[in-house]
Amino acid sequence: MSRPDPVLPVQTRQVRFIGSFGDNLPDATLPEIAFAGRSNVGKSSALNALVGSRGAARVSKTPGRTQALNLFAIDERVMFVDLPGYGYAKVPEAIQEKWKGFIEHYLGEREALSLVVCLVDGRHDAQPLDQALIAGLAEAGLPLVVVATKMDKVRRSARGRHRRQLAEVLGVPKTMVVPFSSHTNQGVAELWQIIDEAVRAEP
Ligand SMILES: Nc1nc2c(ncn2[C@@H]2O[C@H](COP(=O)(O)OP(=O)(O)OP(=O)(O)O)[C@@H](O)[C@H]2O)c(=O)[nH]1
Ligand SMILES: [Mg+2]
Repeated sequence: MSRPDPVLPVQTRQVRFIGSFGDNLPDATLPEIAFAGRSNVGKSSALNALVGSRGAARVSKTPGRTQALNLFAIDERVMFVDLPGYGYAKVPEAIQEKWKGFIEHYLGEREALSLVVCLVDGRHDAQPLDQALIAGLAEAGLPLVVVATKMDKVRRSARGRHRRQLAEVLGVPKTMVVPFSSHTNQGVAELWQIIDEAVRAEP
């Protein structure tokens, strides 16, 4: 095994937890960035890496931990929305259906939505549920970026290939896939640039 990647420094951001919601979301006060992806892919961890604080969003070894939409105001400038993960087999189907309803309703209706950050596991091929989400967002014309998580677990020499393959299977340009690790902060700066652009583009 080669030397581990260095941990990159990140700017600490102010985080204000707004609350957990189902279908009773408060009116939007800031442009919103949603984090979507399979259960356990690393959504909450990515959110923590972006704000430079481990404890902002709850991380768990148990998939299916984030059970509602969690809203966090970042620097009172942008709202991060941590969506419940999809596709975890051990979550009863009725609950999965309920989450799916929350997620679809949110993605379909929320006017303040400025960008959907779609997280996929950078170690593996994209899954049918990932493909479905990304195809659906593209079809709806929603701005999206794909974040390939857990890249610290991929050999350095294989990272380029993983990124290319993910882009191919998901049908997006390679530049739309950001290699990311919440352990080393790889991709944090690049993702912030994309978020800032999306917020600026907000009418
Ligand atoms: N090696 C590595 N592990 C990670 C990374 N990001 C997350 N993990 C681990 O993956 C597991 C799940 O992380 P979470 O951030 O809770 O995942 P989530 O997508 O929010 O999960 P749900 O809320 O259940 O949908 C935890 O054990 C994390 O420590 C990463 O970049 N690298
Ligand atoms: Mg989570």
